[in-house]
Amino acid sequence: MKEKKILFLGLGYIGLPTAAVVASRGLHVTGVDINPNIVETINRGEIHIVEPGLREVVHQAVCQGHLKAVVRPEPSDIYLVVVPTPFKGNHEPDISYVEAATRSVIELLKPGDLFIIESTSPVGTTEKMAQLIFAQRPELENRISVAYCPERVLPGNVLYELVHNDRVIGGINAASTREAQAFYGAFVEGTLHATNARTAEMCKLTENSSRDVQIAFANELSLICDKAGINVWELIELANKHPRVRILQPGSGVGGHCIAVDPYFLTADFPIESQLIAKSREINNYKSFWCASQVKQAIQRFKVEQGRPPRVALMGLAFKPNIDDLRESPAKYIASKVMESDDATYLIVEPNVQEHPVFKLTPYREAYDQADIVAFLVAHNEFKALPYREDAVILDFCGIFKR
Ligand code: SAJ
Repeated sequence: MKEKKILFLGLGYIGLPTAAVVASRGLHVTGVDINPNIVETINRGEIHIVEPGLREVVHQAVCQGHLKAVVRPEPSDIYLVVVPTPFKGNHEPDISYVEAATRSVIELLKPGDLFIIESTSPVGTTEKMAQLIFAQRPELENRISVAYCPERVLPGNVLYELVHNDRVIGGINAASTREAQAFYGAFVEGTLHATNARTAEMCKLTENSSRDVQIAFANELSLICDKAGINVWELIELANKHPRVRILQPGSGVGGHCIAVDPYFLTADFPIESQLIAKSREINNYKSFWCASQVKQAIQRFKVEQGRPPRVALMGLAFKPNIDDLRESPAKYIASKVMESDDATYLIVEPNVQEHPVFKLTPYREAYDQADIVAFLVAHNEFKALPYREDAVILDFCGIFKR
């Protein structure tokens, strides 16, 4: 493995940390990104994303000459596709980046090479990409390995999970699976589970859909409890005392670029069969809409009762607690929705971000102390240390006070 040249196609939230970890094992790694600014940043030993510990690993790998970034693919022995797979307007998966990345290396492939897709992909994508390769390079059929191995790391804990999580590895044939296992064995300490490409693709979609469905259950409970006058946090804590019940936490909706996206890869391809998965997506999206309308109603009530517009603190913009990532964030959606009305003064808070091009940010303590209405949108640790304010309207959507 030490002599092999490894090429990562995509240097984003997964591609860069994986490339850096592989390079830190002394392997020769090159990363490709179409954005020249990203390439330049990495080659300086710096990073363009926030992830604990990543800067140090990248810096060391670049300084030791094991990791470099380029804008165009170069001939290698192992190719990894780690690009985004978003969805289109109608929630259909968009695999155009995977396809473009695949096409970009077809000319470079040679017998004995290993081609791996890590990007979350609809079932059948790996076989489709293999067909694309063999249509253009028929002489490579059965002479290169093609496999799918989904990433499973949790943002915020990526460097640990990259090494310690188990991996599911599915080749288009048994030899491909074995080759891919040998590659991951060079840096993964978790177990490497062998399967076929379709099952590995489905496994990734299953993991994230499962979490989405479970969160939808918690969110549905929160709506029922709101009507029934029951504290949902206490309820879940008590129900979870049962040895076989493990309910997740309700919140302001489900965000990020994985759990709120991947289930659509199943509902698009299996619309009749995926009733529960589709409904869970609806419930989790509705929860954000519901939170926004709760804040709007509180504003109207305050105006009627106090005869003046309230100051409203919107606490948190990130897509989940204790990170600075605002992509696909329900909290950001709720803040934008609420702020459509000029019936209030808004104090926007996000302790993990210095400044934002759209939202003017206020320090969290200042906003909390000054507000008439406080809506907790993300359960950041800082918020949990705040004293409860009896003199304000508190809309605790994510269990800050659990009361
Ligand atoms: N959330 C809740 N209640 C909960 C747990 C989460 O409302 O009890 C919300 C979060 O606030 C957030 C969203 O769900 O808005 C997703 O957060 P998350 O922490 O569940 O997951 P992600 O998106 O950060 O990472 C997931 C992980 N998948 C699973 O746990 C099955 C991670 O392991 C995957 O690698 C990642 O998706 C991915 O890249 O697919």
